[in-house]
Amino acid sequence: SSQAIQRIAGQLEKQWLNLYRFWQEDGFRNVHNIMVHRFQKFGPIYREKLGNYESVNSIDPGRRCTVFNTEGLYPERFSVPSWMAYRDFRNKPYGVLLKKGEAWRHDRLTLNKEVLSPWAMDKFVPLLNEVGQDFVKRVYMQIERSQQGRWTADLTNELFRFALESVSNVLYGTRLGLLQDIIDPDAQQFINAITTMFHTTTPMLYIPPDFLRRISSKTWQDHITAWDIIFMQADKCIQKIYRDLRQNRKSTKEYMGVLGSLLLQDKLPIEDIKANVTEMMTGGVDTTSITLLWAMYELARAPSLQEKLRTEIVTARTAAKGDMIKVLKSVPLLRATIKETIRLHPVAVTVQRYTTDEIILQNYFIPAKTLVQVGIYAMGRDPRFFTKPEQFNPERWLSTDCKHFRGLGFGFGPRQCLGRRIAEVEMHLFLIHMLENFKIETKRGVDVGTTFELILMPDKPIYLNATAS
Ligand code: HEM
Ligand code: 2DC
Repeated sequence: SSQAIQRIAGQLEKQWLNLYRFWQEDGFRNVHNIMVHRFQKFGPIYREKLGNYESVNSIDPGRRCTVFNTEGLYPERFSVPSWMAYRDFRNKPYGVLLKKGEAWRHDRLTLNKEVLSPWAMDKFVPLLNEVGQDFVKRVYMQIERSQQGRWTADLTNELFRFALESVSNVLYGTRLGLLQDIIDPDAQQFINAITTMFHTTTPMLYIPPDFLRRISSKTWQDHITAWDIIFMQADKCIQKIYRDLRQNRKSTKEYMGVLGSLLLQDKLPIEDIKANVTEMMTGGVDTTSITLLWAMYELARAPSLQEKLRTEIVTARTAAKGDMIKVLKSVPLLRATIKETIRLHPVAVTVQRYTTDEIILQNYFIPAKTLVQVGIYAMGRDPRFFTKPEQFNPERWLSTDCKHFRGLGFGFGPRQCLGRRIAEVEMHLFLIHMLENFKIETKRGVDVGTTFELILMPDKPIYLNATAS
């Protein structure tokens, strides 16, 4: 047994030494590139233990032998430890993001009808369309103010505001007014809290949050404060709708947004509705905004593609006589542009699942209950899967060599992104309005890299230029 002790001590030493080396190579903010290197060095599958984080990593686009094909009724992904720790610490209920088993499935099926079904999509097209139009108005105003016929800016915070305005309009059926010059300071505080929450999550992927809490580390404290702000602001929005509904201040005939609809149906307890609406409001800010920022960055470097898209949009709009639901169905190149953006710039560095049974992956035996991560960032940049992966070429998604390939940017199957349809409609409408009105340019020769802030982000500010087209 002294041998056994030695072996365990050896393993422990290795997992923490690994973490130390990782930290030295600035790994915390570079997870995506380190993964690319590991796949180059070890091939398409390797095992790793970093601090408390143990996983099998693979690039695995095949349709047959994937970790996803053995998904049961309750697929489970890696549960971000600090997100669970916060809720346990403050005694708050989980939403679908962190629930498991039947509890997850029950919430998820109810929510799917409200946010993922075709019925729901038709409901929120007009809500997202008006926010897109208002963003265009804001850009025109900024151009006018500049007195140079163009607006040059880092649009990050503008897009955060746009995204929060969009998701709030879908959830609450009311506008927060974030596309005006002066905005509610609480809303800006909410936006900043999400950034802090993501930033402080990263180290706690590897180091147990409970340990950081006991040593009162700043990371833990900033994390708690950030979530407190997030929950408080979301609660304010939810309470307002709840009160309006109870006092019958709104006619229950018209569509009132996701929250109103959930409250009226009475299928989920109020506490679960709150948990889920808070998750959606939080999940709907940095994801779509950063993706749109990347999309405009790529489009700025591809003027002829912009021209093509403009033609596609104008043709679609004329044929649909302005019916936006129809327009969205007839802009394949625009949809491919978002797919291509997410290939090169995914929000999630991996999509993960716990195996339920033992499986064989790329000739390796994987036991049950193993965390398997599919490296979607690495896959998107691998020439074995995409010809000339460094080229931004949306047309690849319309040609036959991509037809067999599925995009994994929103995850997979019944546990995929709950906000996928909201995100897609929001981003498609945004680009339709922007491209119809403006030419987007950027300084030539500025290459922007990627940094890991739990979600992947640009590693430097991106300055874009908008002029009336
Ligand atoms: C889950 C990506 C926008 C809310 C996920 C997952 C990914 C993802 C990869 C994990 C899926 C899986 O494990 O298979 C994205 C991307 C977005 C986006 C790329 C936009 C570009 C949104 C928005 C919302 C949202 C707008 C809120 C309305 C959620 C929630 C989950 C989730 C609640 C957990 C679902 C569950 O576990 O059942 N997202 N997301 N996301 N996302 Fe998104
Ligand atoms: C981060 O190693 C890296 O959509 C980890 O809207 C594995 C991992 C697990 C879950 C992923 C996370 C990564 C990135 C951010 C994701 C999250 C699932 C949902 C979340 C992809 C890849 C996100 C951004 C949600 C967040 C909603 C929440 C904050 C209320």
